[in-house]
Amino acid sequence: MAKIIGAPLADIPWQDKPEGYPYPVWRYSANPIITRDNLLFANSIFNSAVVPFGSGFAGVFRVDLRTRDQVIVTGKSEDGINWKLSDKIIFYGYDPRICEIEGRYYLSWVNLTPHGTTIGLAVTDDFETWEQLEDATYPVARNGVLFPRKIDGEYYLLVRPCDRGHTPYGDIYLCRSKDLEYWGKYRFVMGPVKNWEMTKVGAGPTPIETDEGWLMFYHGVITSCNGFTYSMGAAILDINEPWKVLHRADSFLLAPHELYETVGDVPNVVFPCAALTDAATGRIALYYGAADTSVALAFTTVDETLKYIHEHDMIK
Ligand code: BMA
Repeated sequence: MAKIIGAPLADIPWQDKPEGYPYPVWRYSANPIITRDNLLFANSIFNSAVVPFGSGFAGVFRVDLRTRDQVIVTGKSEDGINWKLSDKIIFYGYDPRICEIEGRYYLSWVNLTPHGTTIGLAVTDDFETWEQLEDATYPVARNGVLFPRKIDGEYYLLVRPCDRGHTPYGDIYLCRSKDLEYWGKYRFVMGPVKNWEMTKVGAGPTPIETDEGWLMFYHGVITSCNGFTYSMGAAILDINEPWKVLHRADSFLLAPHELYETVGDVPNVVFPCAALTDAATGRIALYYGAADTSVALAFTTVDETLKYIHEHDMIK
């Protein structure tokens, strides 16, 4: 049995796998959990991230306003499913991730600059007051995802250098920092290999520590004659040298299929940004943006996912 290394958290959202369902990740039956109706003046609410906070959960949400400005707001929930969003804009930009490191909550997001997007960083203790740190990268980069603990005394950040458009320039790198201010020692982690991810790949939720290495869920993009399709894959990274990919599934674990994933402002997108885990049972609840329109929830266990990665391992 594979194990999550972390805290037990009995109250994360959960539904058992439907009888006879053949795949390792299954959807919440009442998806989507957050729609544009959760906030006045929202055109859409999608790629968003959550963490355990207090006796419940807190989150950072990507909202595209009715002006189509891209902003980030916070939200709170007792059960991880029903969310109360704040209408206060904390930052401009998109695709937020949130990561607890040593008791503080770090936001990484796609920050907007006149020269292109960078990885913005900010920290909070209460989800009310935020201290913005230096941007972690130069423009242009997206999909900045922090590791939940220091490795050999340094903070680690996954990042996807890119250009200003939606062009096929999309490999995952990582860098590290002693102080969350100066980042360096860039290492290539992985690029597209299989057809379903051929255009680009980008890290998703905060990596999950397991007894086999870091479990990294990521998105992969294929370009068809009808545009992009975003799906979710998974890989295991070395625990001490996480730029080394030990195992990687050759096929996606979740791809657009339901109507709320295939129809929306940008059709055919599942874009994972967060995972809640329960180390006691190995349960994982995954939060993903659906069709750039709403937030949805899916479930797996560390055992199911690692078994799938090993059975479909492209790294022999
Ligand atoms: C990416 C980002 C995501 C979005 C995706 C599909 O480049 O902008 O926020 O979900 O495209 O539109």
